[in-house]
Amino acid sequence: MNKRKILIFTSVVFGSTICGSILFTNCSKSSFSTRRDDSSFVIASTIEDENQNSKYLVSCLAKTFNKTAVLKLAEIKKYSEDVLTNDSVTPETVLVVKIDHQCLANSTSLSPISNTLKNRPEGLISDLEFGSYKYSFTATVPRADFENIINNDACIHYIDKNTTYTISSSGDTDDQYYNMQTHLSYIKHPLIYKKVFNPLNGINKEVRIAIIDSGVDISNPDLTNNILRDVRDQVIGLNAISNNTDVSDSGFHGTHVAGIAGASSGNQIGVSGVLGAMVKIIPIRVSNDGSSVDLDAVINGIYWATKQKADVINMSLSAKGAAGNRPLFKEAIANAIAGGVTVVVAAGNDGQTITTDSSIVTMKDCYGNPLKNNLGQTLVMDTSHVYPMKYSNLFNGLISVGSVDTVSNSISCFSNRSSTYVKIMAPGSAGTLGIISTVPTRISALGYANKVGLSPINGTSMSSPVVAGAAALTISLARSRGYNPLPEQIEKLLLKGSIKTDTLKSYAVDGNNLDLNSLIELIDQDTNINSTSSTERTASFGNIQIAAQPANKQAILGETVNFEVMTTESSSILINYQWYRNNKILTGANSRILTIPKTLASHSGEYHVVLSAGKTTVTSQKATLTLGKQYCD
Ligand SMILES: [Ca+2]
Repeated sequence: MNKRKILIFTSVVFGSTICGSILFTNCSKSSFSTRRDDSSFVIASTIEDENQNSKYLVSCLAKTFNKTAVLKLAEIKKYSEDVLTNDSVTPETVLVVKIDHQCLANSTSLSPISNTLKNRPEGLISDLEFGSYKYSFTATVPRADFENIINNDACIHYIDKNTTYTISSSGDTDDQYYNMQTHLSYIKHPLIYKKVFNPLNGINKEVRIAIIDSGVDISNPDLTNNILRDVRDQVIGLNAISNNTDVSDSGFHGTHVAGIAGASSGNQIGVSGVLGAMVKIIPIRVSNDGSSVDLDAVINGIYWATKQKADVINMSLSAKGAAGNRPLFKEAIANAIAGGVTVVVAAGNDGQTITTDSSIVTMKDCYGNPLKNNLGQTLVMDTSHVYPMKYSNLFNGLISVGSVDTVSNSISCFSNRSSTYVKIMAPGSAGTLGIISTVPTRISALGYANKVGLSPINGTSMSSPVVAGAAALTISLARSRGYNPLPEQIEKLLLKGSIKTDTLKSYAVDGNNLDLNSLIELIDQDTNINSTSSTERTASFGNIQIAAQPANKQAILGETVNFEVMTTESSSILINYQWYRNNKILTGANSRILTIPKTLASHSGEYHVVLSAGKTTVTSQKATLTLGKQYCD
């Protein structure tokens, strides 16, 4: 059913240039391509995997913001090479099979894999177009037989290898413990609280944060009102392991993370989340032991969060080693971002500098002592492999977060670091105190804790939801002012709006250190608001004017052509662009500059762009593309 599309995509991915394809190179970090389908344009990007011989198609910009996951993994093979051991798949290998639910339901003659999965228990995950499920063969299957099975089974979309990720962590509100929340004072939460929650130009749009974690105690008094529920007051959440709605916390981690991002503000009890009002938490449980997470659960969790229209996904989890780099993980993230979801992930707690090239180092604790396993062997790791944090350079809209200590004002000793892969720092430790947040009442009777036993609750797991909360706040504020921000715009605002801390420059890109006051100032500036005074505001949010119209172009067929528009506010992050040709929308052509690298006769015509910012929409003049002699070979 999807075969034709996949084949077309594959030809793009592997570079057999076909007359008819256009490249928009200005779209993002990687090269993006559009391709003319029978009726519409589909935009995609190729993302090369540095470790495996595979490439991925990832949506560039789901500008329509309709939350539809649009693209599929475009692999020449339907499986990841490392599922094989000595050219066979052994019974010991736990596979993760991504399968088309409808195909499975409608087919009768299926492979042993699909036949087994057809008898799986039904549940919430069955509502997704694709589900990912664990499967192991009962006997060793040679590669040729394995390929034969999956190539003749149209319901199998892809077979990956299971991997286990780890989630364990090392003001103005009247919330009872607000003054103990040093992570909030560090990011200047008390300073912005009234600015953000004022009726004139503050927040009035609700946003959703999915917490993919060990579960969430939805009865915690400081969380219960901020949990997403349906009209019958049933919690909208997923247990991705049991495939049901039991989202209860298998440890304490997920409840703690949820509270940091979105515990109720100003309700006189407990703590405040970074965004404690106008926020709904979608609890997604992916662990049964409070610590380890299998690939199938996290993938289904990401798709499910996307389907529930999450605005932000927080994943305070990571895995070390090349095996943590999974095609299906990347595909799920790509679809989430394409569906308008900003993804925030922890940098990991290995205390290492994350490298581009392979580097094997001895693991050490915060005191510099080598770490050993229970056999007394010294532990080592390859610092070039920590996931999903390292995907921060694959995707605009995925933000990896390192930990800064609120007491020392420098990097937390346990935090992974990198001036390339860590995009921003946020508090994840507070000296010896630990970060206080919500926990299940079986951990602490009141439902709050900064320690478990004598161990402070610290970690990049805590830093990540600080940024997830800030991302949600940014989305809410922008939407309240009439904007419709994309994940890559949210990432840009968070990074540009952070303080550049010199002592963090070797640990995170530009020394980016989350600061809500600086962030809100940037959002105010970008949306033409002066929020220092609660009475002052512009007549209409957004105030764009075109300073330079797109110019007519003449070119020879096959040449590259750029159309460009300039505004008086061209540095503004929140301006949205939509290009048209002959009044037909060019889906995915959403940058200030439209690039057509290989012009075809069909590309001639009139181009214009519609710019929108807040409640202002401006249409450019039309520019004509005239094309000369064709030399297409
Ligand atoms: Ca509270």
